[in-house]
Amino acid sequence: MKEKLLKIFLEHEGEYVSGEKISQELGCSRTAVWKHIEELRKNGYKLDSAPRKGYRMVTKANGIHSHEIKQYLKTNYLGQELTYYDAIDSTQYAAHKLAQEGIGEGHVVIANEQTAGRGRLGRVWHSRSDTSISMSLILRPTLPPQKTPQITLLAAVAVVRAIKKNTGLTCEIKWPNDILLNGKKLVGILTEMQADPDLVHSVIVGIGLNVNQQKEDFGEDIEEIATSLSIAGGKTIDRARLIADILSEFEWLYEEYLSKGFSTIRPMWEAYSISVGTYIYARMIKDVIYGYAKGITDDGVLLVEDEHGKVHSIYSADIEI
Ligand code: BT5
Repeated sequence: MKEKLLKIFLEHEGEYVSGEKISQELGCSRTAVWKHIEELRKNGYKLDSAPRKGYRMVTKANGIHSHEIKQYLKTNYLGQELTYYDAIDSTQYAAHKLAQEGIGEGHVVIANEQTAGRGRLGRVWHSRSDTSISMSLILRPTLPPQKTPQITLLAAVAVVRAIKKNTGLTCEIKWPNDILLNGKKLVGILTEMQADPDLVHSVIVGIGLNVNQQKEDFGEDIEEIATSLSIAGGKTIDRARLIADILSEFEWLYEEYLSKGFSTIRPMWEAYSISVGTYIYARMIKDVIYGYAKGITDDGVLLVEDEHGKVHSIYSADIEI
């Protein structure tokens, strides 16, 4: 019901909609309409009411509940089933659990706040309430495990395209899992899987995105390296709309990938990448390699040529440019 009501206001942005019209469209009484309006107000929406005119939405709540995302969602399956948390330790843990229990492909876990968000190698991911996006997508591709890094690259392309569509801002991808804006980290992607040695059961794609934070909202440890869409664009972004756009972009790219392979994703990834065609440091757990990043393989492996002409295949590292 909430989802339908929000859709009505979305279709009549800035205009009054009469109680009569709303009750007809929702198929409920005028008293029920009033109750739903009161509920939206409690959820942070500002709604005007005027005699003989009806109701008008003044400000959206910028929430990311299922009904708020679904008013924009145009996917066939990705995100059509959503589990939402006001606060959770990590959406990755919840998604792993659901995947183990056998939940279907396309289910998305989303949280308004994570209290123990995770990066790679046990690092921390900060996800502040009300201003960021933290979500984990559950996929069930028929793939050998070594191909899953390609899904990280696909996810980065989907997020960059959705941000461009939504805000006009052009981001850059830093192999393997960072999206930068004006040289600072905007998005982190964490791809994990449940697999046998030769077959993937599920892939969990975790996406953390800084949306409406201001500089002072980032803790001391990341305020110099992190940025948000709002800092870069000077506007407050509707998180629900952005989530829906990311899921749409992801779904069509994923379909292309499953039917045609990585070769369709690769040129898009390369177009946004700042980590190929340049000299880089690749910092691994035990080793650092400096050299020319020649490109990525079809498996998503980074090829770096050192000063002796030896080409190294890098599977996971932190890149410095
Ligand atoms: C990542 O790891 O960048 C992957 C982050 C994935 C987060 C998502 S949110 C939804 C899902 N649930 C989770 O629990 N995780 C996923 P890594 O490349 O290891 O980078 C981690 C580093 O990024 C940290 O050590 C900080 O330096 C920095 N960092 C932490 N929080 C940040 C933020 N909000 N913005 C920018 N940088 C951040």
